Amino acid sequence: MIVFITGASAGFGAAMARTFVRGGHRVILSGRRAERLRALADELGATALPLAFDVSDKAAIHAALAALPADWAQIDVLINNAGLALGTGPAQDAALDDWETMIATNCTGLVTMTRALLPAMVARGAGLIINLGSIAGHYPYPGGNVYGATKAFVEQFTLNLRADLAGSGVRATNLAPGLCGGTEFSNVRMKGDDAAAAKVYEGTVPLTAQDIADTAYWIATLPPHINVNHIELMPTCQGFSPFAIKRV
Ligand code: NDP
Ligand code: 8X3
Repeated sequence: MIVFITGASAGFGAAMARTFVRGGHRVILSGRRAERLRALADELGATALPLAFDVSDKAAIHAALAALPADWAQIDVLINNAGLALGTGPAQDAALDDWETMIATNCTGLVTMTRALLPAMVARGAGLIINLGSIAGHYPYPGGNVYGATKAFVEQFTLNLRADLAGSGVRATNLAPGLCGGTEFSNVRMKGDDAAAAKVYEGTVPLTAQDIADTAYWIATLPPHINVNHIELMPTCQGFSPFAIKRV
């Protein structure tokens, strides 16, 4: 299989790339940090192709896809993994720029990639799109505001893809993890405050990037008649809070 992974320069995406290559598959590694992608491609050898671009830049996506060598152009699996959260504060204090960046990356980037690669999958009658959602798209929490909303979009977009793709042979999955450590997610969310990022995982046994990569690999290697619509994972240490009631 040829697996196109967005956000392969770190975290889940890098772990997925290593996992799919170990399984004998070829991977296209995308992200903005070209040097990271080159280093990973050097590690993985001829079965990996680095392709640096920003998913929030529609022209850059189309230019990168048009430049794919012919023997890399038939994508079997698209993993829309590139994404980020910015900020943890309440909506009334959030920076509008942060909200726009999350929407441009987590929603617009994801649908642009999907729209670009989907027609060829449908024409071939085979293919799989795995979208990275989150528990933040299923349950509200303070400070989750636009990040959670982008992941709710991912959930519904994926299910609506399923509605349109019924009978086409093309599959779609929303892979929605909870607390997951060992990636740059919280460092990005805390805008470089690495101490605050580390605190998120203090005293926990979180999911790992490898757990998510193994799940993506499992989904992608199921027999073609099985579609995982959505799958939500949490570490055992994570649970639910009761509804908040502010009393006077
Ligand atoms: P990381 O921050 O470790 O990795 C994010 C990846 O996305 C990087 O490779 C980054 O590459 C890429 N990326 C970000 N913005 C862009 C952009 N504009 N264009 C192209 N690539 C971009 O995070 P994770 O691996 O933890 O997260 C991966 C996905 O999983 C995200 O969608 C996240 O929302 C989701 N998720 C994460 C959870 C967690 O707890 N870690 C839990 C649930 C979901 P570069 O900077 O080089 O562009
Ligand atoms: C990341 C998980 O709980 O930090 O999507 O929003 S959470």
